[in-house]
Amino acid sequence: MASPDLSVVVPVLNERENVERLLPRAAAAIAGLGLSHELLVVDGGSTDGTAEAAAAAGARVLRQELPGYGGALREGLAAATGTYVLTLDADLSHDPDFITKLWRARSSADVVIASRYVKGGVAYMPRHRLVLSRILNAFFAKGLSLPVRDLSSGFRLYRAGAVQALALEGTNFEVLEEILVKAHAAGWRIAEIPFTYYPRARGASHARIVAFGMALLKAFFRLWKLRNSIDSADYDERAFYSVIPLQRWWQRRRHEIICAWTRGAGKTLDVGCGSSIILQSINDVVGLDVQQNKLRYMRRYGVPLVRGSVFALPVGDATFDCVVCSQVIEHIPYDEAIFTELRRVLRPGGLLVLGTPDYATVGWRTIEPLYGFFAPGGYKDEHITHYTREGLELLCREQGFALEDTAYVFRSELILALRKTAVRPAAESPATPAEASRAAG
Ligand SMILES: Nc1nc2c(ncn2[C@@H]2O[C@H](COP(=O)(O)OP(=O)(O)OP(=O)(O)O)[C@@H](O)[C@H]2O)c(=O)[nH]1
Ligand SMILES: [Mg+2]
Repeated sequence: MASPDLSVVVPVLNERENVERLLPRAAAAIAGLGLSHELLVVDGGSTDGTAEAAAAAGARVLRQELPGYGGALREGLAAATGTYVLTLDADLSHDPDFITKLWRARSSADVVIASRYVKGGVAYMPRHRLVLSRILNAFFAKGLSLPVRDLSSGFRLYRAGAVQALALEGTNFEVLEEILVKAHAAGWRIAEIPFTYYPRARGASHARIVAFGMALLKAFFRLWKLRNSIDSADYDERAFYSVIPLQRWWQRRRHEIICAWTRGAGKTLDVGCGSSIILQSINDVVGLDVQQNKLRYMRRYGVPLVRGSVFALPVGDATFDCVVCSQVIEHIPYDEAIFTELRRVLRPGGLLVLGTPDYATVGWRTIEPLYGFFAPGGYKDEHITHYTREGLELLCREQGFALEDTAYVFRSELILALRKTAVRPAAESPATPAEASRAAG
């Protein structure tokens, strides 16, 4: 059977009356959009006939095995077979007619949130609940640097492939925040559209403020770690705006040098672009990286992107006037192929901008241990090949590049401007493995 356009996932616990009203209205709204759909109701062991009512309304009913709202939501998401997955509460706080608006917004992002807190959104809730919700949302958004206002809205439309690939753990309502942090870390786009929320009409609430607060706090620390680790797709971009002055200056100084050198250099390939602002600042550029989440994240800048490895660039010979390779070679084992590949894709006379820490400098040897200490999730442990200026310059000459300019970021990170010479110096190439590893330090 072909997969439906839309799967609707509804976690329920003793919501019989609500389910009887909700499901037909949801089905009608979706039919109005001309979509094929499935209704998935995840029941937490209701004792009021909710499951029977849901089945009678045409839903597939799953009996949840994992605990709590989080468990129910995760099981529902996993069981969904649609191209898109929509989640909503059963208690009619989430008006099913709004599905139309979420669906219309589907191409704006990979996760679309029905948001109470963006401009135009409204929340009719008891005052104490509203205050608490706003505080928690502001705290999470700020503390986890997520550009989202309503992180706790359970009314969302997901691209199925985006949400189903996330490894989720939350069992309470904190799973909602967890999904957003992990989706953002994986580079998926999140958008909010204004929505008007009403309190539940019937039935009893399942929100247990204290238990929920505790779960949320624990989740915050877990997610904070992920958010600040290099596994987050926007790590490099955030570093450019870091509140830590040294980190911010460092990023900006590197950016300034590389962008000045590449200005007007022609068609450029940024090898290992990551989520660095450098990619967005170069005007005629193609970004290349091995990490899918970083490329996904960078889609927002409208730059052509390609996934690939520097060991075998998926690019024709002599295709680019300029190649940037910054913060890459220290992360990978030394291999002559790196340099032959960078040279191959450059036209004769083309410019290579190559940046890496200089391990012979006092600056870097002091800063790296400090960086490792203050940023335990950062890049320190990933620096596996240690170059020095002398070694790298020799290596580049051997590989057929002529040195044109040298710059340092804080006297520690070396950036070289190199020209591809017409012929590789035959006598010295290829470098023997022993010479190469000596040069690579
Ligand atoms: N399967 C399952 N569903 C749950 C569980 N807890 C809550 N739900 C459902 O999840 C949705 C949201 O729960 P609500 O009780 O409305 O939570 P809330 O919106 O924060 O609070 P109120 O609207 O004030 O009750 C509803 O459809 C509930 O029936 C659970 O443990 N298992
Ligand atoms: Mg509710």
